[in-house]
Amino acid sequence: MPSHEFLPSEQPVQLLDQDGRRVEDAGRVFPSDEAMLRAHEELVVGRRINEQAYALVRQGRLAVYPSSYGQEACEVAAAMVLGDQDWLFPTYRDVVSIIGRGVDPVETLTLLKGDWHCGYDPTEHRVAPQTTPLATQLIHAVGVAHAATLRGDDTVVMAMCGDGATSEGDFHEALNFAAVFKAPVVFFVQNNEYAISVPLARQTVAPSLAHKAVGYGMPGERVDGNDVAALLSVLGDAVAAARAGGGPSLVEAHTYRMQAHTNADDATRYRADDEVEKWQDRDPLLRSEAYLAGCDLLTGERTAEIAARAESVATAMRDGLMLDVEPDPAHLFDHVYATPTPQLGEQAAFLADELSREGVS
Ligand SMILES: Cc1ncc(C[n+]2csc(CCOP(=O)(O)OP(=O)(O)O)c2C)c(N)n1
Repeated sequence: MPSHEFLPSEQPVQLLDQDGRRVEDAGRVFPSDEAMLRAHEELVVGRRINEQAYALVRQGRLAVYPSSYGQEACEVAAAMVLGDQDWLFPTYRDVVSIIGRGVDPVETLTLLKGDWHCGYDPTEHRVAPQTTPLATQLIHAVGVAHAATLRGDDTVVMAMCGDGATSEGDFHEALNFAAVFKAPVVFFVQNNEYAISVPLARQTVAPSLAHKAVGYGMPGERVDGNDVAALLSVLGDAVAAARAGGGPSLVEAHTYRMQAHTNADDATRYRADDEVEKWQDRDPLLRSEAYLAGCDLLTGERTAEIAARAESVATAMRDGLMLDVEPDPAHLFDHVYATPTPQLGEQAAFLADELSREGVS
């Protein structure tokens, strides 16, 4: 394949404009009405999850929440394009994607409450634990994808990361290995313009993050990250190509983090209000709603059903996360290795001794 065929499109792929009107793109298939309705429902639920989690942080019920408010189209589409046999490797910001894969919201947020390891069983819904070290999950994702190839499974892996993570060594190692071994991975970069306070311009001078794929010998594509139709189409194609043996690809979504990096961050110190306001007009939720309303696909009844489901998810989050937890320090040592090492046993005994001497049983 000549290398120019790996190059991303000049402009990010868009199938819905800012006002929810269809944009024709000869090379892309527009999602079905059913998929658009489902995506809209997931967007509404995702927004509600972000709002509720933020409120729980303010009530001291979650230690921290890296919100994906404004990025919900990326979150929803990443989960929707995967099949049951596939794996999702999320970052700390991808709570809505994880819940989209079927993981219980309370279990998903258990880690951010400060309790019990990753909070869920990764094998149940094929969702890896959320990682805080940037880009480390990309290497794990490639390992799982390569293992699937060796076993002859048709598993595809969605490996998520942010724009800042593309500067990490692990990002480059993961892409190179995946390309050389034709691993069935979709590297999905949510470019939300900032790595905490560092703007994209200080992260790279490449024409786009998707261009980075070309250097490794895999296709790169850019997509409007607030257009759920375009995301479903582009990510869907990338997953299909990987499943068909085409190897890895990189998709860069252009989106924006509307809220602070986490509750511990003051975003007003490094970005201007008018920049944030500009992105409000590109809200993914308003866009899908305008599209569906414009083609009479969204009935009042369906809107009410969606709102009720979003509310019941929020209620379950409040009920489950309001409970006080008392983590057992001994659980720190569980699940570190499948077979615990003698050193780990010594450390566990050391901790147990310390705790008993301090009167903590
Ligand atoms: C290996 C590593 N280096 C530094 C950090 C500190 N850190 C936490 S979040 C963050 C910014 C990440 O930005 P990005 O990858 O764009 O993701 P976003 O938070 O915007 O979703 C940094 C530098 C870290 N967690 N891990």
